[in-house]
Amino acid sequence: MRRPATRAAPALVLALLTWPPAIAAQDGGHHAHHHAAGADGSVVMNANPDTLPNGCAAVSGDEAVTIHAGRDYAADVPGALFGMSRHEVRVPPCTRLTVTLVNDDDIRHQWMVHGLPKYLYPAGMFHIEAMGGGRATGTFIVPAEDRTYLIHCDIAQHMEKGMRGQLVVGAGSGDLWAVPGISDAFRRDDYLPGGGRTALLFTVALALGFVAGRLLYRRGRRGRGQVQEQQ
Ligand SMILES: [Cu+2]
Repeated sequence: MRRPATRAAPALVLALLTWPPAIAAQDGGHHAHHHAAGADGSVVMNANPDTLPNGCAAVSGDEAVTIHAGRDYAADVPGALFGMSRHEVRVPPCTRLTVTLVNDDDIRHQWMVHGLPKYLYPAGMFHIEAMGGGRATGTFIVPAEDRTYLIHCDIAQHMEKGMRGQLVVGAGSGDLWAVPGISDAFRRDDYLPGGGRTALLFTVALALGFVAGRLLYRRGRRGRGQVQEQQ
């Protein structure tokens, strides 16, 4: 005998269980190795000063920004340990953007953009890394579409501790969460992978899944009982 309600329960539980890690994995990604290393150990990966992205008839303009990174820029942000002098960069589509990352700390920092077109930027990434006390400059051409890209420092816990920003091309595609000075923190207290609020969401999802599964199972049993009575 088919009991659709009972069969649906495990699928529902599975969907609820896989949901919180899916949120946690939002910023995951792999990094390619097209890079140029400077004498002091600084690195620029996927620099692109001349190849036009699809939809760009020409470079629309040249812009240069200097971004300082370090503890000094976290002072005004609750819970942050690191920061950037600018957490948002806005440029028109097809801009050739030159970024100079100045590292005011004594440890490494990065300025990394994610989600760029992979036909042009391996792993969808453009990345500058400056050693402590150092600086590095890199150039790339932003795509033609209105879109908001994640900027972060990929060194362990630096993004969670405040090194998170956004590159808004054209009108953008909406603010990202937890950009200091721009948008609200979504999981500020997430100190460990799978810890903090993610663990709480996971526990709640597990409990809801268990309750839903039991309810559906009991409904299934009751339904089967009624069918048997009718036969
Ligand atoms: Cu950093």
